[in-house]
Amino acid sequence: MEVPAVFPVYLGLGSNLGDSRGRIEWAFDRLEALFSGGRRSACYLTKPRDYPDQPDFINACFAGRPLLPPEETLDRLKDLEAQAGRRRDPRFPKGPRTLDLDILLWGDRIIRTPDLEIPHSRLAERQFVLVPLLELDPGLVHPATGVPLSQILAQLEDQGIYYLGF
Ligand code: PH2
Ligand code: MG
Ligand code: MG
Repeated sequence: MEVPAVFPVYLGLGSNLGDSRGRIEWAFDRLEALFSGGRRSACYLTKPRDYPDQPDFINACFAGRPLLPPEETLDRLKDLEAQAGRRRDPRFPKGPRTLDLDILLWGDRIIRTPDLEIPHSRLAERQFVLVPLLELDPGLVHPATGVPLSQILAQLEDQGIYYLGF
């Protein structure tokens, strides 16, 4: 059996259907049981990316030490998405969702399998990911390139992000 990693894992949380703020809180509480030493970012109201014609999102990030290997953690995250009422519409893969839980970083590991892409492939393009992520740890670097995430964020155009708080 794979020994669980001891370095921090970072997750992105998103919701733009129903009581999004309540769902993010609900998810944070569940994540505390899946990781040790969990830390939460503030919540942000963000303009939709990819498909503009959908409601604004609430986004946040979470950091913690994993208790399970990546594949099993992913299964638990999918269970939480399903419990939160997520129904996947194959015609609209980046459309509205009650809860989206993405693994962004797993320490400095690079994992590319059909099910897992770590670091998250669009991490470096998205203000709604980088802002809450850097709030948790301002010194993070991209594991594949070594470039500071703060430098990547500074080069992005404003995509519409509004701080809501905790
Ligand atoms: N997630 C998407 C597509 N677009 N836009 C924002 N603002 N926040 C998201 O979490 C988001 C998105 C697909 O995962
Ligand atoms: Mg996802
Ligand atoms: Mg996502």
